[in-house]
Amino acid sequence: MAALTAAAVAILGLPVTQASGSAAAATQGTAETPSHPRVEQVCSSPRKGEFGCLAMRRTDVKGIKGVQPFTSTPNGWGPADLQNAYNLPANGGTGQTIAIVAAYDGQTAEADLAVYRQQYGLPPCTADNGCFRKIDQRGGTDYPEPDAGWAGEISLDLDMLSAAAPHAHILLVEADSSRFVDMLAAVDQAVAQGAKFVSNSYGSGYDSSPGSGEDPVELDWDGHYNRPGVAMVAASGDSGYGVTYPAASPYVTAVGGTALTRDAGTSRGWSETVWHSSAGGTGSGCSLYEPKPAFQTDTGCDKRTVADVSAVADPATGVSVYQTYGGSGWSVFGGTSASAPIIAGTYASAGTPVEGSYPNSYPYANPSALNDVTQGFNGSCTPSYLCTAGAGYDGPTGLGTPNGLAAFRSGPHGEVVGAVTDSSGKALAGVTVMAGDYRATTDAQGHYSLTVPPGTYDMAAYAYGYEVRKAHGVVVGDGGKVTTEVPLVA
Ligand SMILES: [Ca+2]
Repeated sequence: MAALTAAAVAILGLPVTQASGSAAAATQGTAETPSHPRVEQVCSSPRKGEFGCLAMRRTDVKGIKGVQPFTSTPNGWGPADLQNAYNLPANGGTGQTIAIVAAYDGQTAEADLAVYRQQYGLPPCTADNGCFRKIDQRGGTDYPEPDAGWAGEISLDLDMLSAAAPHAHILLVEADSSRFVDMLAAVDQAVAQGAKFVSNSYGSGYDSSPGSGEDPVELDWDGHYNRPGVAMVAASGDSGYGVTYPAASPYVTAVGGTALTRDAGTSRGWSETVWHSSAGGTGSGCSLYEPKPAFQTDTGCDKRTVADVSAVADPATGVSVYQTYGGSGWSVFGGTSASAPIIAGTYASAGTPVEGSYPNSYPYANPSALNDVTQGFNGSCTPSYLCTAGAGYDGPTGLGTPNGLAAFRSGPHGEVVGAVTDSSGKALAGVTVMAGDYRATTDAQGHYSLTVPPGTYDMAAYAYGYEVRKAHGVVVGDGGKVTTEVPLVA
């Protein structure tokens, strides 16, 4: 039954604005294509000191409630469409938990998610079955006030994570408000809860003037997003060319937006261009303050360049979302709030990030595993690649959109594990163990675990009151696990 549903969606789940006159649109018999889709911002524009959500909703698509029969599949791309476009597995995310950071309470979030997942034949994700959890920014259940706008953001996030990683668990962290201080506390809480994937579909207000969305104090906020071993994902903005925060942080995967259409003339079956329309456009550009991460090698910006990767965000080729509080049921959404959770889900389907690594560096190590977007622009700028797509890296779409999971995994690696004991065999906690430049600390049982690229390492263990212990030429292969026990002598 699920397979049948998925197949049906693949055929029928066509956004209502699929380019008119294309062969694909003509044969797929969905709703009429308006030449100028009407779009609204889902949240109010952020005031000073606040983040705004980056969701947009079509107002020319009539809302309808409840699970729809086969013959009236909701408009907008559904899970099977997105999995097909981005070559994602239909069963991704098993064993992973993805956190969403949003403001205010999504009162009907769980119930709305249930409708979305039932509609598309995805496994149920409920509080009862342990898949879905909603917490406040302190980790408790003292939820904030509801907000009609952010409720739409939350539904968009939940639905896109479900599409990109159908088997992942979801942790919704609700900040008391969209003020910076509350949102940063919610980010901290998401990480404290153990999430290895955090989706941040919000940003500061900005325009195309350099620094408009930034503040030098953001360098202090970066610590909240600087989480080695966690895929921290942020939307690049909906106001066209220009830089928003936290996408500007060098510690996040900044996700740009595209227009995604079926294209029978390509081997992929889809084509993508930069999202830029009268409704808005994806953000991109050169940060005024943030240092350039080592893995970024574009030459027209000495500081951090936005974006890193991208996915669909154009409301005109938007995604299907179900929202009842503040919404009228099925709707078509866009904004980089759609693309960011698609990428967060893609990371989750790709597997647990390597401990100590920065997952935003992974795509740069394997750019050929992405769909390079080469057409479109989101403004005017110098040098032009910061706002204009072309072959290879460009600002609006970064390295490209997912083509399978390979670009969202770390490169080859192996493990070195073992235990540190004293001469009587007693476990030693808090001992620093190094393999080359990689470092770990032993736990209460004296165990350590290091994940390193394949190679030959000199190892050393340091503990106060003991002699330094060294081992030379420890060979670690790709996928290998080397056990090295370390007895220390006082
Ligand atoms: Ca490109």
